[in-house]
Amino acid sequence: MTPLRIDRTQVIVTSPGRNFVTVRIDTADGVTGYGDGTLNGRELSVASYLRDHLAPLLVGRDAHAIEDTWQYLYRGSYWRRGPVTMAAIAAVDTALWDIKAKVAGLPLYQLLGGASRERCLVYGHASGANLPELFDSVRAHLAQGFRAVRIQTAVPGLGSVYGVASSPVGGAERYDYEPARRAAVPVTETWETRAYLRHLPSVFEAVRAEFGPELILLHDAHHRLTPIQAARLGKALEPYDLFWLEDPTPAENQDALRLIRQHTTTPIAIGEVFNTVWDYRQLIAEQLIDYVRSPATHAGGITHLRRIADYAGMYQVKTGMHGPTDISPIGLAASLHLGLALHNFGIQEYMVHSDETHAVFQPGYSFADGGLRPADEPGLGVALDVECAARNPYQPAYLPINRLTDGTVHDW
Ligand code: EZ4
Ligand code: CO
Repeated sequence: MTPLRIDRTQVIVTSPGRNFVTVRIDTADGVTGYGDGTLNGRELSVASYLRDHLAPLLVGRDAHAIEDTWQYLYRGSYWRRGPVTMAAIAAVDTALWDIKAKVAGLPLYQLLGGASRERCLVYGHASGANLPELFDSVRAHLAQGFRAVRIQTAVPGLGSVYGVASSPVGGAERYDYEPARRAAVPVTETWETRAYLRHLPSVFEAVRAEFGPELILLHDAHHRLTPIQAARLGKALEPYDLFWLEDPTPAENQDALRLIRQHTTTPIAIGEVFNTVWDYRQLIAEQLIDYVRSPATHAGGITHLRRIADYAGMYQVKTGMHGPTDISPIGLAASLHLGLALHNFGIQEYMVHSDETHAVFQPGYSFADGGLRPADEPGLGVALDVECAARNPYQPAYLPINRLTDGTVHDW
């Protein structure tokens, strides 16, 4: 077969509401592919990795040789793994899959084995400063057709807390919480774990009492707990039948998950900050978790995420791909094509992107019956308005820093 020569690789950094890093690959005969490599708060590192180190290697290579290119970039760098490297490889890998599917004239999921279901079940982000606001947020999601919601609330005595929208439904701010703030330095938030642990079970009790047993509920502890605190929280939440408790502890220490597992049957999801299958090895083989959180964007693209998912599937662990608004619609589309095809798809996170973001990235995926279906056109099915992207240049923005009430830096 004649090779499909890569002619040009461009890196597009744009900030329509928030920063995104996109790679565009063009073949000599005019096929264009897009990939997402956005790494929230470290976007320019990925852009440099792509522009300075990967783009020159790609010119002249065969765009069809996806596996070979993946291995060439991963093994060829000598310095393996890490969020910047794996996001850059992800962007290239996704763009090559987009090209291959366009050449084949098929939506990408067809090349990954075809659809295993009609659509991918998604969960939205419900939040509130108090119970009435939280209930309004849940109702707004139900009215839109969501069947699953993540529940995050303010904690009495603490100020702004991860995952809670800055204004209620109908307020001036977008309801879903977008943590990146445009400034040269991060903002600081204050945290107290004991107050959170005292408060959260009462929130879930109230939500279950209000909305009944059917609604799928999730929660993100965002790496803030010690193993024994996480074990206690998992146990306290058991009566409310959570779909999962996410990121209970910082996952560098994989043994922590064994301790949690010994104490609670609340399902555990982990891995949005992981970037390779190696980060999951012990957690999956010892069956310490129930869902893997990696999206295509941060885990080496479709090629490597498929490897993670297949390994997880051997142990009845399902996918729960990260889908915040700091992954671009291109990245979300990549996750959706793979999710639709995978046997062990679990659920997909879905924070709807802002109108500003959609002015640059125009995705063809569609939401119905509480789920997303990727576009049925050839490729990934996301268009990019280059001129609109250029009108929205990069702006420094960082995730917040967390400090305990005595000033000690804590996990955010
Ligand atoms: O804080 O994507 O489950 N979702 C999350 C996200 C992350 C952001 C970090 O960039 O934890 O909201
Ligand atoms: Co999370």
